[in-house]
Amino acid sequence: MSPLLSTADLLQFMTLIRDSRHVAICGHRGPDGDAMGSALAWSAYLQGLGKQVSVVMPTPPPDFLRWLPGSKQVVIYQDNPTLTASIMAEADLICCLDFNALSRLQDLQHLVAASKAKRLIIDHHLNPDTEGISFLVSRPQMCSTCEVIFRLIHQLGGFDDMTPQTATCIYTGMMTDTGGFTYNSNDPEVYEIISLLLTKGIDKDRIYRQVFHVFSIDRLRLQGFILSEKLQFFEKGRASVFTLTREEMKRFRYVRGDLEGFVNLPLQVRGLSLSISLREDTEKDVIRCSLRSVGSFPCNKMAEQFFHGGGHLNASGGELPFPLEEALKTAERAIEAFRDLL
Ligand SMILES: [Mn+2]
Repeated sequence: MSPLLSTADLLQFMTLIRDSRHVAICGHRGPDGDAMGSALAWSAYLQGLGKQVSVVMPTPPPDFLRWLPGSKQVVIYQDNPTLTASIMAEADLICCLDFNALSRLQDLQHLVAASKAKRLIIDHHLNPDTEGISFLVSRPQMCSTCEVIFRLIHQLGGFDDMTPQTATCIYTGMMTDTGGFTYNSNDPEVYEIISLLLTKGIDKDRIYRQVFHVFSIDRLRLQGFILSEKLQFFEKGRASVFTLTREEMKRFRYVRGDLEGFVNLPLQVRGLSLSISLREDTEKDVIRCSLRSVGSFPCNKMAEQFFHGGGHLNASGGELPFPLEEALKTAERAIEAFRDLL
Protein backbone atom coordinates (compact mmCIF):
# COMPACT_ATOMS: atom_id res chain seq x y z
CA MET A 1 0.00 0.00 0.00
CA SER A 2 1.35 3.44 -0.91
CA PRO A 3 2.07 5.66 2.11
CA LEU A 4 -0.46 8.38 2.92
CA LEU A 5 1.96 11.01 4.24
CA SER A 6 5.48 11.95 3.21
CA THR A 7 8.14 11.37 5.84
CA ALA A 8 8.31 15.09 6.67
CA ASP A 9 4.52 15.33 7.01
CA LEU A 10 4.40 12.18 9.08
CA LEU A 11 6.89 13.62 11.58
CA GLN A 12 4.95 16.87 11.82
CA PHE A 13 1.71 14.98 12.26
CA MET A 14 3.15 12.73 14.96
CA THR A 15 4.39 15.77 16.86
CA LEU A 16 0.93 17.29 16.73
CA ILE A 17 -0.59 14.11 18.14
CA ARG A 18 2.16 13.62 20.72
CA ASP A 19 1.67 17.14 22.08
CA SER A 20 -2.07 16.80 22.56
CA ARG A 21 -3.85 15.28 25.55
CA HIS A 22 -7.50 16.23 25.19
CA VAL A 23 -8.74 15.53 21.69
CA ALA A 24 -12.17 16.36 20.28
CA ILE A 25 -13.26 14.69 17.05
CA CYS A 26 -16.10 16.20 14.99
CA GLY A 27 -18.02 15.07 11.94
CA HIS A 28 -20.53 16.92 9.82
CA ARG A 29 -24.18 17.65 10.46
CA GLY A 30 -26.34 14.61 9.71
CA PRO A 31 -23.39 12.25 10.21
CA ASP A 32 -23.32 9.40 7.71
CA GLY A 33 -21.53 6.06 7.84
CA ASP A 34 -18.26 7.64 6.82
CA ALA A 35 -18.40 10.49 9.35
CA MET A 36 -19.37 8.14 12.17
CA GLY A 37 -17.04 5.32 11.14
CA SER A 38 -13.98 7.52 10.71
CA ALA A 39 -14.61 9.44 13.95
CA LEU A 40 -15.07 6.26 16.00
CA ALA A 41 -12.03 4.55 14.46
CA TRP A 42 -9.82 7.59 14.97
CA SER A 43 -11.11 7.93 18.51
CA ALA A 44 -10.25 4.29 19.28
CA TYR A 45 -6.75 4.74 17.88
CA LEU A 46 -6.08 7.88 19.93
CA GLN A 47 -7.53 6.30 23.07
CA GLY A 48 -5.05 3.47 22.52
CA LEU A 49 -2.31 6.10 22.73
CA GLY A 50 -3.68 7.18 26.10
CA LYS A 51 -5.42 10.37 24.94
CA GLN A 52 -8.62 11.73 26.42
CA VAL A 53 -10.93 11.63 23.42
CA SER A 54 -14.47 12.87 22.81
CA VAL A 55 -16.44 12.44 19.61
CA VAL A 56 -18.97 15.21 18.96
CA MET A 57 -21.53 15.36 16.16
CA PRO A 58 -23.75 18.41 15.52
CA THR A 59 -26.89 16.26 15.11
CA PRO A 60 -27.65 12.57 15.75
CA PRO A 61 -26.74 9.81 13.29
CA PRO A 62 -29.57 7.89 11.59
CA ASP A 63 -30.90 4.85 13.42
CA PHE A 64 -29.24 2.40 11.02
CA LEU A 65 -25.83 3.52 12.30
CA ARG A 66 -26.52 3.28 16.02
CA TRP A 67 -25.20 -0.27 16.24
CA LEU A 68 -21.71 0.94 15.27
CA PRO A 69 -19.25 -0.04 18.02
CA GLY A 70 -18.66 3.00 20.23
CA SER A 71 -21.61 4.92 18.84
CA LYS A 72 -23.11 5.38 22.33
CA GLN A 73 -20.12 7.42 23.43
CA VAL A 74 -20.78 10.05 20.76
CA VAL A 75 -21.90 13.40 22.16
CA ILE A 76 -24.66 15.07 20.16
CA TYR A 77 -24.21 18.82 20.32
CA GLN A 78 -27.89 19.50 19.68
CA ASP A 79 -28.85 17.43 22.76
CA ASN A 80 -25.87 18.35 24.96
CA PRO A 81 -24.73 21.91 24.25
CA THR A 82 -23.22 22.40 27.71
CA LEU A 83 -21.18 19.21 27.64
CA THR A 84 -20.04 20.03 24.10
CA ALA A 85 -18.94 23.50 25.18
CA SER A 86 -16.80 22.08 27.98
CA ILE A 87 -15.27 19.47 25.64
CA MET A 88 -14.32 22.17 23.14
CA ALA A 89 -12.97 24.45 25.86
CA GLU A 90 -10.82 21.67 27.31
CA ALA A 91 -9.56 20.29 23.98
CA ASP A 92 -6.03 21.04 22.84
CA LEU A 93 -6.62 19.34 19.49
CA ILE A 94 -9.78 19.25 17.38
CA CYS A 95 -9.91 16.75 14.52
CA CYS A 96 -12.39 17.63 11.78
CA LEU A 97 -13.28 14.45 9.92
CA ASP A 98 -15.21 14.02 6.67
CA PHE A 99 -15.98 17.69 6.03
CA ASN A 100 -14.11 20.53 4.36
CA ALA A 101 -15.54 23.70 5.92
CA LEU A 102 -16.66 24.62 9.44
CA SER A 103 -20.08 25.67 8.11
CA ARG A 104 -20.89 21.94 7.79
CA LEU A 105 -20.99 21.86 11.59
CA GLN A 106 -23.91 24.30 11.65
CA ASP A 107 -24.24 25.84 15.14
CA LEU A 108 -21.37 23.77 16.49
CA GLN A 109 -18.97 25.71 14.25
CA HIS A 110 -18.91 28.67 16.66
CA LEU A 111 -17.65 26.57 19.55
CA VAL A 112 -14.98 25.02 17.34
CA ALA A 113 -13.92 28.36 15.88
CA ALA A 114 -13.74 29.91 19.36
CA SER A 115 -11.65 27.09 20.81
CA LYS A 116 -7.93 27.68 21.40
CA ALA A 117 -7.20 24.10 20.35
CA LYS A 118 -5.11 23.30 17.30
CA ARG A 119 -7.25 22.02 14.50
CA LEU A 120 -6.66 19.42 11.85
CA ILE A 121 -8.71 18.23 8.90
CA ILE A 122 -8.78 14.63 7.70
CA ASP A 123 -11.10 14.46 4.73
CA HIS A 124 -11.79 13.48 1.14
CA HIS A 125 -13.99 16.37 -0.04
CA LEU A 126 -12.71 18.84 -2.62
CA ASN A 127 -11.51 22.34 -1.76
CA PRO A 128 -10.90 22.23 2.00
CA ASP A 129 -11.06 25.52 3.83
CA THR A 130 -7.66 25.66 5.55
CA GLU A 131 -8.17 28.85 7.56
CA GLY A 132 -7.02 28.30 11.13
CA ILE A 133 -5.89 24.76 10.35
CA SER A 134 -2.65 23.36 11.82
CA PHE A 135 -2.53 20.27 9.65
CA LEU A 136 -4.42 19.13 6.57
CA VAL A 137 -4.87 15.59 5.29
CA SER A 138 -7.05 16.09 2.21
CA ARG A 139 -7.39 13.17 -0.22
CA PRO A 140 -10.27 13.79 -2.66
CA GLN A 141 -9.15 10.83 -4.77
CA MET A 142 -9.94 8.44 -1.92
CA CYS A 143 -13.29 6.72 -1.56
CA SER A 144 -13.97 7.82 2.00
CA THR A 145 -12.54 9.47 5.07
CA CYS A 146 -12.50 5.97 6.54
CA GLU A 147 -10.00 4.98 3.85
CA VAL A 148 -7.84 7.98 4.79
CA ILE A 149 -8.10 7.08 8.49
CA PHE A 150 -7.17 3.47 7.82
CA ARG A 151 -4.08 4.51 5.88
CA LEU A 152 -3.17 6.97 8.61
CA ILE A 153 -3.47 4.41 11.41
CA HIS A 154 -1.60 1.90 9.27
CA GLN A 155 1.24 4.33 8.59
CA LEU A 156 1.40 5.29 12.25
CA GLY A 157 1.93 1.62 13.09
CA GLY A 158 -1.49 1.07 14.64
CA PHE A 159 -2.74 -1.77 12.47
CA ASP A 160 -1.59 -4.66 14.64
CA ASP A 161 -3.49 -3.29 17.64
CA MET A 162 -6.62 -2.51 15.62
CA THR A 163 -9.67 -4.24 17.10
CA PRO A 164 -12.45 -5.91 15.09
CA GLN A 165 -14.72 -3.09 16.36
CA THR A 166 -12.51 -0.42 14.81
CA ALA A 167 -12.15 -2.45 11.61
CA THR A 168 -15.96 -2.65 11.47
CA CYS A 169 -16.27 1.14 11.77
CA ILE A 170 -13.76 1.68 8.97
CA TYR A 171 -15.37 -0.87 6.68
CA THR A 172 -18.81 0.67 7.27
CA GLY A 173 -17.67 4.12 6.13
CA MET A 174 -15.91 2.76 3.06
CA MET A 175 -19.00 0.75 2.18
CA THR A 176 -21.55 3.52 2.68
CA ASP A 177 -19.55 6.21 0.84
CA THR A 178 -19.22 3.94 -2.21
CA GLY A 179 -22.80 2.62 -2.21
CA GLY A 180 -21.55 -0.85 -1.33
CA PHE A 181 -18.49 -0.47 -3.62
CA THR A 182 -20.52 0.46 -6.68
CA TYR A 183 -18.96 3.92 -7.24
CA ASN A 184 -15.72 5.79 -6.36
CA SER A 185 -14.17 2.43 -5.69
CA ASN A 186 -11.94 1.42 -8.61
CA ASP A 187 -8.63 1.88 -6.78
CA PRO A 188 -7.16 -1.61 -6.27
CA GLU A 189 -5.77 -0.49 -2.92
CA VAL A 190 -9.32 -0.13 -1.62
CA TYR A 191 -9.54 -3.92 -1.82
CA GLU A 192 -6.14 -4.33 -0.24
CA ILE A 193 -7.53 -2.40 2.72
CA ILE A 194 -10.72 -4.48 2.81
CA SER A 195 -8.60 -7.59 2.76
CA LEU A 196 -6.63 -6.31 5.76
CA LEU A 197 -9.85 -5.41 7.57
CA LEU A 198 -11.17 -8.92 6.97
CA THR A 199 -8.11 -10.35 8.71
CA LYS A 200 -9.47 -8.67 11.85
CA GLY A 201 -12.51 -10.92 11.65
CA ILE A 202 -15.13 -8.39 10.56
CA ASP A 203 -18.38 -9.78 9.12
CA LYS A 204 -18.83 -7.66 6.02
CA ASP A 205 -22.01 -9.43 4.93
CA ARG A 206 -23.61 -8.68 8.29
CA ILE A 207 -22.45 -5.05 8.13
CA TYR A 208 -24.12 -4.74 4.73
CA ARG A 209 -27.43 -6.07 6.06
CA GLN A 210 -27.27 -3.93 9.20
CA VAL A 211 -26.87 -0.79 7.10
CA PHE A 212 -28.85 -1.46 3.93
CA HIS A 213 -31.52 -3.98 4.91
CA VAL A 214 -33.16 -2.29 7.86
CA PHE A 215 -36.05 -0.42 6.26
CA SER A 216 -39.44 0.05 7.84
CA ILE A 217 -42.57 -0.92 5.93
CA ASP A 218 -43.45 2.80 5.71
CA ARG A 219 -40.10 3.54 4.17
CA LEU A 220 -40.52 0.81 1.57
CA ARG A 221 -43.99 2.13 0.69
CA LEU A 222 -42.66 5.70 0.46
CA GLN A 223 -40.08 4.43 -2.01
CA GLY A 224 -42.85 2.81 -4.07
CA PHE A 225 -44.85 6.04 -3.99
CA ILE A 226 -41.92 8.13 -5.20
CA LEU A 227 -41.07 5.73 -8.02
CA SER A 228 -44.61 5.35 -9.28
CA GLU A 229 -46.12 8.79 -8.61
CA LYS A 230 -43.35 11.37 -8.30
CA LEU A 231 -40.48 10.49 -10.60
CA GLN A 232 -40.25 12.53 -13.80
CA PHE A 233 -37.87 12.03 -16.68
CA PHE A 234 -36.27 14.59 -18.97
CA GLU A 235 -34.09 14.64 -22.08
CA LYS A 236 -35.30 11.26 -23.37
CA GLY A 237 -34.71 9.52 -20.06
CA ARG A 238 -31.19 10.80 -19.49
CA ALA A 239 -32.15 12.86 -16.43
CA SER A 240 -34.74 12.48 -13.71
CA VAL A 241 -36.21 14.59 -10.94
CA PHE A 242 -38.51 13.77 -8.07
CA THR A 243 -39.96 16.12 -5.48
CA LEU A 244 -41.30 15.41 -2.04
CA THR A 245 -43.41 17.64 0.20
CA ARG A 246 -43.64 17.58 3.99
CA GLU A 247 -47.24 16.48 3.66
CA GLU A 248 -46.18 13.45 1.60
CA MET A 249 -43.44 12.58 4.08
CA LYS A 250 -45.97 12.77 6.89
CA ARG A 251 -48.35 10.52 5.02
CA PHE A 252 -45.69 7.81 5.03
CA ARG A 253 -44.74 8.52 8.67
CA TYR A 254 -41.33 9.75 7.62
CA VAL A 255 -38.56 9.41 10.17
CA ARG A 256 -35.09 10.87 9.72
CA GLY A 257 -32.98 8.77 7.40
CA ASP A 258 -35.93 7.37 5.47
CA LEU A 259 -34.96 9.26 2.32
CA GLU A 260 -31.37 8.09 2.42
CA GLY A 261 -30.42 6.57 -0.93
CA PHE A 262 -33.64 7.32 -2.82
CA VAL A 263 -31.82 9.68 -5.15
CA ASN A 264 -29.67 6.77 -6.33
CA LEU A 265 -32.62 4.65 -7.47
CA PRO A 266 -33.23 6.29 -10.88
CA LEU A 267 -29.59 5.59 -11.77
CA GLN A 268 -30.72 2.00 -12.31
CA VAL A 269 -32.47 3.12 -15.52
CA ARG A 270 -30.48 2.29 -18.64
CA GLY A 271 -29.01 5.42 -20.22
CA LEU A 272 -29.81 7.71 -17.31
CA SER A 273 -26.92 10.03 -16.35
CA LEU A 274 -28.38 12.36 -13.75
CA SER A 275 -30.81 12.02 -10.86
CA ILE A 276 -32.04 14.98 -8.84
CA SER A 277 -34.15 14.89 -5.69
CA LEU A 278 -35.87 17.95 -4.27
CA ARG A 279 -37.60 17.85 -0.94
CA GLU A 280 -39.00 20.23 1.57
CA ASP A 281 -36.92 20.41 4.72
CA THR A 282 -38.83 19.20 7.76
CA GLU A 283 -37.76 22.17 9.91
CA LYS A 284 -36.70 25.16 7.83
CA ASP A 285 -38.47 26.65 4.83
CA VAL A 286 -35.88 25.48 2.34
CA ILE A 287 -35.69 22.83 -0.36
CA ARG A 288 -32.96 20.26 0.11
CA CYS A 289 -31.45 19.14 -3.18
CA SER A 290 -29.42 16.02 -3.95
CA LEU A 291 -27.73 15.22 -7.24
CA ARG A 292 -26.26 11.93 -8.39
CA SER A 293 -24.71 11.02 -11.71
CA VAL A 294 -22.96 8.21 -13.49
CA GLY A 295 -19.81 8.56 -15.56
CA SER A 296 -18.36 11.98 -16.23
CA PHE A 297 -21.44 14.12 -15.64
CA PRO A 298 -20.34 16.87 -13.20
CA CYS A 299 -22.95 17.05 -10.44
CA ASN A 300 -20.72 19.41 -8.49
CA LYS A 301 -20.68 22.01 -11.30
CA MET A 302 -24.44 21.84 -11.63
CA ALA A 303 -24.86 22.07 -7.85
CA GLU A 304 -22.62 25.14 -7.71
CA GLN A 305 -24.33 26.92 -10.60
CA PHE A 306 -27.96 26.13 -9.83
CA PHE A 307 -28.39 24.81 -6.29
CA HIS A 308 -26.12 26.95 -4.07
CA GLY A 309 -24.14 23.84 -3.26
CA GLY A 310 -21.33 21.59 -4.39
CA GLY A 311 -19.76 18.25 -3.71
CA HIS A 312 -18.21 15.43 -5.68
CA LEU A 313 -18.35 14.75 -9.44
CA ASN A 314 -20.97 12.02 -9.02
CA ALA A 315 -22.63 13.10 -5.79
CA SER A 316 -23.49 16.65 -4.79
CA GLY A 317 -26.04 18.59 -2.84
CA GLY A 318 -27.43 22.04 -2.32
CA GLU A 319 -30.26 24.10 -0.97
CA LEU A 320 -32.87 26.27 -2.67
CA PRO A 321 -35.34 28.74 -1.22
CA PHE A 322 -38.97 27.71 -0.80
CA PRO A 323 -41.31 26.83 -2.54
CA LEU A 324 -40.92 23.43 -4.14
CA GLU A 325 -42.50 24.42 -7.47
CA GLU A 326 -39.78 27.05 -7.96
CA ALA A 327 -37.09 24.51 -7.13
CA LEU A 328 -38.51 22.16 -9.73
CA LYS A 329 -38.31 24.93 -12.33
CA THR A 330 -34.69 25.55 -11.34
CA ALA A 331 -33.93 21.85 -11.78
CA GLU A 332 -35.52 21.90 -15.23
CA ARG A 333 -33.42 24.92 -16.20
CA ALA A 334 -30.29 23.20 -14.88
CA ILE A 335 -30.98 20.08 -16.94
CA GLU A 336 -31.58 22.23 -20.01
CA ALA A 337 -28.29 24.08 -19.45
CA PHE A 338 -26.31 20.86 -19.01
CA ARG A 339 -28.10 18.82 -21.67
CA ASP A 340 -24.98 18.43 -23.84
CA LEU A 341 -23.18 16.69 -20.97
CA LEU A 342 -25.98 14.23 -20.28
MN1 LIG B 1 -17.27 10.81 3.31
